[in-house]
Amino acid sequence: MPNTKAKPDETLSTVQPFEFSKEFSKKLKDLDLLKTVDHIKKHGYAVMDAGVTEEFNQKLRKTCIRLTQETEGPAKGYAAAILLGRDPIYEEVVLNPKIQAMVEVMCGKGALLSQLIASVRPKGAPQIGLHADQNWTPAPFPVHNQLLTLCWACDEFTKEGGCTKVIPKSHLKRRHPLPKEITAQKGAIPVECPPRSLVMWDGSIWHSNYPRNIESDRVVIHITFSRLALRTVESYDHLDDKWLEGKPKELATMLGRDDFLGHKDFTKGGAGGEFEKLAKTFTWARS
Ligand SMILES: O=C(O)CCC(=O)C(=O)O
Ligand SMILES: [Fe+2]
Repeated sequence: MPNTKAKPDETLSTVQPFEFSKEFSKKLKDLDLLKTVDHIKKHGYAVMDAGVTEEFNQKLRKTCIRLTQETEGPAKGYAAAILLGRDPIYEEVVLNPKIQAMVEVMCGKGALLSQLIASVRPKGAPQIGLHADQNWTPAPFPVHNQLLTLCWACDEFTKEGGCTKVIPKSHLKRRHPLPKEITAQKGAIPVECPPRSLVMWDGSIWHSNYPRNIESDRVVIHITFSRLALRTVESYDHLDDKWLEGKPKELATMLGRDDFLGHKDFTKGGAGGEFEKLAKTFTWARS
């Protein structure tokens, strides 16, 4: 039974984006994140210093490179996936207090680690195409942001070096870019910053990167968190392929076995290894 004596504002538990409690505002101030929060709110992206030593950054960079060598196939040496648990250093990455705070700002409390991958981009690496990371959310995007991606730049980010490219304020359109907008990339700018920086953006902003035109590798850790919403109430992980054998394919689909989300295999260096599944996921998600 609802508590009819409660004042209306006490029964409404939903807050607007960027509406914080006093305690959380203080935390953001203490972490010197108020300008970062303001920037991501207005422009859809922001940059902050990770607050780590050069030594830590170098150790992280080396660990990423080592793990990309464990990847099999064409991504070997270029990508490593499902990093948490593969080396203790990644616990320090995801527990970084500034990262944790920005995750709460953008995805609320209880947000989930959605993806933790490393990429190594050598000279000649081409740009990836313009996109919004909320690729499996249909437009118009909800008022509340769904995903936060942070790129930990182990190396300096310059346009020449193939840094991330963003279209500031494109998050306000709250939709995916159209093919002609993907080609035009109107208003795109490079996000340049020193090593040990975190470049981050919301799930709606249109972004890509520049081709790398300089010697040496660009090593980045891509950290994505998502809101806890839409996770299933029950887990059917125990119903394995053997249980599904010979049963209608709709059963596999409703258990999420036909889309790329929730993959467990890090041998290919990411979910991108299965392009058919990826394309199907994006198409189904927007239906
Ligand atoms: O590699 C980059 O600079 C951007 C990659 C990207 O689109 C992402 O991590 O979501
Ligand atoms: Fe992206």
